[in-house]
Amino acid sequence: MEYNFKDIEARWQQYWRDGQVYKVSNDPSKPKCYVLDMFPYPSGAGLHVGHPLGYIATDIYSRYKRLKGFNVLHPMGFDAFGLPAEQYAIQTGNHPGAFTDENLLRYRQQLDAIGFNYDWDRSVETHRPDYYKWTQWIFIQLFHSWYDKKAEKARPVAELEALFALQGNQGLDAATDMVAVFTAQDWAAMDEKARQETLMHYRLAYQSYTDVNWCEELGTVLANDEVKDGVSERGGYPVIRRPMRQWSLRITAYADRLLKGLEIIDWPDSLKEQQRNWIGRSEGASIVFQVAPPEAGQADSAGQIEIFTTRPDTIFGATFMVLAPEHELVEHISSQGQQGEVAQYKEYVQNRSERERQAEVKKVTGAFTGAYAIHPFTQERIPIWISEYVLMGYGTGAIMAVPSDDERDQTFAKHFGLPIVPVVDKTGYPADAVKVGKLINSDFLNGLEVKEAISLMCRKVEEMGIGKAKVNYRLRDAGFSRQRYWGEPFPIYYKDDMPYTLPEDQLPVTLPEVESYKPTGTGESPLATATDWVNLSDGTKRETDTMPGYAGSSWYFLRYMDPHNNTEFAGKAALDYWQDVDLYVGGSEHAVGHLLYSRFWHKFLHDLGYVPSEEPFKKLVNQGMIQGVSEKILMSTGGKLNKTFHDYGGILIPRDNPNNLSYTYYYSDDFYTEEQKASGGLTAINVPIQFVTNNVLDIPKYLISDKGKGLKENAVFLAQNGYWQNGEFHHIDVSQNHLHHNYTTEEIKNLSSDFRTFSEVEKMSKSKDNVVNPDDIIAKYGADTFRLYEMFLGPIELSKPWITNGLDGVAKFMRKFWRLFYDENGLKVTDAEPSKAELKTLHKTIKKIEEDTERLAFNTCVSAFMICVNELTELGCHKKAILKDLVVLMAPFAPHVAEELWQHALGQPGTVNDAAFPQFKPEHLVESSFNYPVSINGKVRANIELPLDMDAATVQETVLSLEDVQKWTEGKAPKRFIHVPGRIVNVVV
Ligand code: ANZ
Repeated sequence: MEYNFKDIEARWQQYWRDGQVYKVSNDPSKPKCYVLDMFPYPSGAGLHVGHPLGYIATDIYSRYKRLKGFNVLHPMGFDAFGLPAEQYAIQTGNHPGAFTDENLLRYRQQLDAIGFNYDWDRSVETHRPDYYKWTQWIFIQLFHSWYDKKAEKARPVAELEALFALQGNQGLDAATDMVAVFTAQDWAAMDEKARQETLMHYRLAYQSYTDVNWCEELGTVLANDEVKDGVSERGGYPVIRRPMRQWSLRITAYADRLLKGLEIIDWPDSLKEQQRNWIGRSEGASIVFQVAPPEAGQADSAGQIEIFTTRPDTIFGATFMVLAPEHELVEHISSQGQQGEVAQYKEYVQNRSERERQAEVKKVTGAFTGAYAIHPFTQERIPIWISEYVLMGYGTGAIMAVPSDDERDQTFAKHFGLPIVPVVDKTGYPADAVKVGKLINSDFLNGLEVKEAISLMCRKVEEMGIGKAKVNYRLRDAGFSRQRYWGEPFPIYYKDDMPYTLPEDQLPVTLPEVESYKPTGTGESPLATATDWVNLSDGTKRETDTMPGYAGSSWYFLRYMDPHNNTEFAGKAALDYWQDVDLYVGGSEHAVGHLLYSRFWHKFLHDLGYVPSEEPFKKLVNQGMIQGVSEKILMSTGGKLNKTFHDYGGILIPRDNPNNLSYTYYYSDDFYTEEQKASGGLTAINVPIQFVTNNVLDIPKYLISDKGKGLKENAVFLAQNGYWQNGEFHHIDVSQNHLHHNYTTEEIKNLSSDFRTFSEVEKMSKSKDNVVNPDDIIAKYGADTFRLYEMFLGPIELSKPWITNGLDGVAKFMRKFWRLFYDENGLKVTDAEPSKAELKTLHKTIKKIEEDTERLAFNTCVSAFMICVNELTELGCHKKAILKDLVVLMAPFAPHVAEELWQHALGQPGTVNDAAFPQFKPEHLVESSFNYPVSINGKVRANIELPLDMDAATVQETVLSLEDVQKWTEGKAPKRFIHVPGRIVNVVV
């Protein structure tokens, strides 16, 4: 009987579905294990072979844990709101929901074909009202919460109002952007609107004016990744930064806890480091500088500038100040003579993104305001400049510039001819060490070490009342508004232009139907056009923005615990049982987005007493990427690109449509499949060529898709001006017209000229036309082989190229495994007692699979299976006692074939999923006896198998009593008897 994966896989998938084999209940009698994948966005392109890498890994792990007696939650769902569906809706006018649902279904079919153990009954789909109802509910809780820094937790805004009534905001240690201080009397005197405005500075979900990327031509706000070099990615229209009233989440309140939490979780160090850098905790000081009066000698100061510095010790080297161009003081302090220049400079900066402003290394830009500040220690007047390298959103948006010790300040000073005074002597210290050296030119700090000087200066400015030690974070509050259609509506209405939350019994606020999904042109979202929906009966108006992509994904892992609950986002019993995710696997691209937001939401819900754990994801693993192999051609067109396209040597390049090229290439003999060989002759195959770039006019790059066939090694490429064969390039003479000519191998060899092809390993993506579809692989090899092969490619953390040819080896292994059970005459399994050697092979494998699965080293598991099957084949083992355990070991990896063999070949009752993981017994690995060669006077004369733990005297007695030995000793005691346990026995007579 042959291994027929098609039949086997279809049959058992049906069996699992029918029997609800993967149904998970919250069963407190068993220990829990929660294994999670980052849920996919169901794009129109479907899955490629790169996507399931992590899913297969978690599937194996979760199946293994089930065999080990855990109650395992391994759910799957869809992150279904987002831009691509919205773009599709804009382009076609169709509802993004229907499109999303279609894609979702396709994903589900693709996932099911791989044989995952998901309980689809627990699926979470973020665009469904019964899910986003709770996303809205969490938003409402954020709106009604503030962060008490002293208690280090979120508290209800109602309590804050009580505090305000009692003491104003004095002495309050809250996360806030409010600087003004008010008293209880002030609070009492405020009207409703003023109070609401005040509270807004404390809420964890708040509104403020923040800069957005505004594109006038497109009439819409763009996300950061839709903007490149100051223009829109689509259309290339100018984009400016424009303040807009927007929702934000006060994630900065949690900065410290987000940092501390990293210490208790098992995540890759590199990922933790990224989060630490993103949070960017800096210790330093804030110091106030007075602005000098416009005319020297005039008494009044013209305001003050608060700066943040990590190096207060260097203050004597501060020879000028720099404000962010947007700093509110700039207007007030700029001198008449400089106002024009300042305005011009501000305009230049306005359409530069923060990233560009920081990245700029070569170009130094700035403008002098004409104003001066008074140095608080030397009383000297130092000039105040503005420059893009100082960012408004960091620290206080103002710096004291110390060109001797800060690189950017130094570049700036040199460019504009500003003075540089050295204040730290680093002689004798390593050149790359930071915060070291001895202070010079610094009055009372002279001679101190940098670290001492920093703390002395912090105390000094505090004494003087001009500053204090301060911790600053790079982390920013997270923008939470999008002016788009396909997202969660806010549960908010406006009264008197102030936002209020809708009562919870009005949730979910569902998306209204609209005429068009296009941007309105005013900056408002398409929801604003649904006037019946927007205007409420009492004259108030709804919020028309929608939530961003990360809203739904910030808490979905909690919903899986109790997905059908319609009175709570998840019930207490379920939350208490499942606690947190034991293993989370996903791509590293979410390092500081999703993984930071969800930690924040989780901590917030923990503060409110809903979730028991402080951190959501105990252990996290980033899977590497499976890359595609793209074949590319570089060719010279003699500067004629976009003017004339010719067809040389097999490339068809239409004159009018360079984006739709087609290319004919030829396989060499050794690349033929058996069928092709049987049909004979050369086969020409058309594959699409994609126009990649024409940045350099003369060298366009064309992409040839080879669908992972490993073309380069075996194929003959024929393209403009040359061809590539077996790794070598051959030129083609293009002086003749080769239009539409199919070459023979002989002809190809006689051609020559100057183009190059190369292959590149890069991200697998539809746009690169190097995508391999798992459906095709499964149709040809089966899901079990596909699963094993993906794991066999290498450690899951590593990126590696996909090579379809490699599947053959795994397919061969599967057939060999099958033949332990069946041959052409049918079942071969026997009830015979296993031999020592067979037990040794089995237990070696149990040990290896258990250890390697625990550390997620699935590639070495696959090779262990290969070794095991080879050894059992050599031993001719078909014994049930061995094979039964082997099938259970294989079940997480190749669940279909394991189920088939478990139930049919081995006749076990019920699913293999309910089996117990085999118990490793170390005694089977210990050799208990040894077959000694017995030498007499240096020559081997006999052999004897003896227990390894036999004592020396008995060994001697037994050996000497051997007939073969007696012959030589003639019954006399030997001269010498040498016994090396486990090695040799030597008798000298
Ligand atoms: C004087 C000084 C001397 C500084 C020196 C550094 C070195 P981190 O570590 O990233 O927190 N800075 C402060 N606010 C800024 C802003 N809004 N935009 C750009 N730069 C800003 O860096 C803090 C340092 O970055 C601060 O310390 C300040 O320069 C600068 F030898 O002050 B320093």
